[in-house]
Amino acid sequence: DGSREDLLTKLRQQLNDSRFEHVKRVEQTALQYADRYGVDRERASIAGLVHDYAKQRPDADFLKAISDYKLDPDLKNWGNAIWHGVVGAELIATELGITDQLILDAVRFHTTGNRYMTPLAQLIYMADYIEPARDFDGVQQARTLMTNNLHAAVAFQTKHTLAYLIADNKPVYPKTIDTYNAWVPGQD
Ligand code: DGI
Ligand code: FE
Ligand code: FE
Ligand code: FE
Repeated sequence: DGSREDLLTKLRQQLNDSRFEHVKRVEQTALQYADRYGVDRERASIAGLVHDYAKQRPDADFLKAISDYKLDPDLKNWGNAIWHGVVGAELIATELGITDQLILDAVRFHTTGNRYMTPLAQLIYMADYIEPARDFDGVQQARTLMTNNLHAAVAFQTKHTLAYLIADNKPVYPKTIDTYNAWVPGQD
């Protein structure tokens, strides 16, 4: 409809071709599973489209936003991988006029996950991971889990992303570890 077309126009101005195609695939993947997990289709569409809205912004924009929106100053020690979701949500609210906190939280948590994620946030976290162009060891297993167990799929991504970061000597954002502790270990 008209609002989706307006959003696509704004996204096209912010994103290169391959990322613009990626966000449309994330939207379609989210819609594919929305009914299965009781997620509102309109929210799934919007959140899928905007989740990487800020990914191509210069570092200076994020550093300014961390100050302007009084976000945790420790964020300044991180980089685009963390900022485009956590800080990007603030830019989306201001620049796209999106006020729905469910959508903004889904964007906020799409990279690191979070201890508390709504079904919408879980869906976007997973759709970004398994969209059809993703090709990595384990993606097929993640897609299979996604057909009938959203919690298991979130746990799978969380575990594998943390393992990948550690194997590559990458810094782990504390929220990523908190997500792991909330979603992965068993009860015993
Ligand atoms: O923006 P996309 O590429 O579509 O996907 P994304 O926002 O899920 O970003 C994925 C990247 O973010 C992936 O390369 C792993 C990285 N990442 C996730 N958690 C952390 C992280 N990078 C660091 N350094 N620390 C984290 O805790
Ligand atoms: Fe992203
Ligand atoms: Fe992701
Ligand atoms: Fe993405």
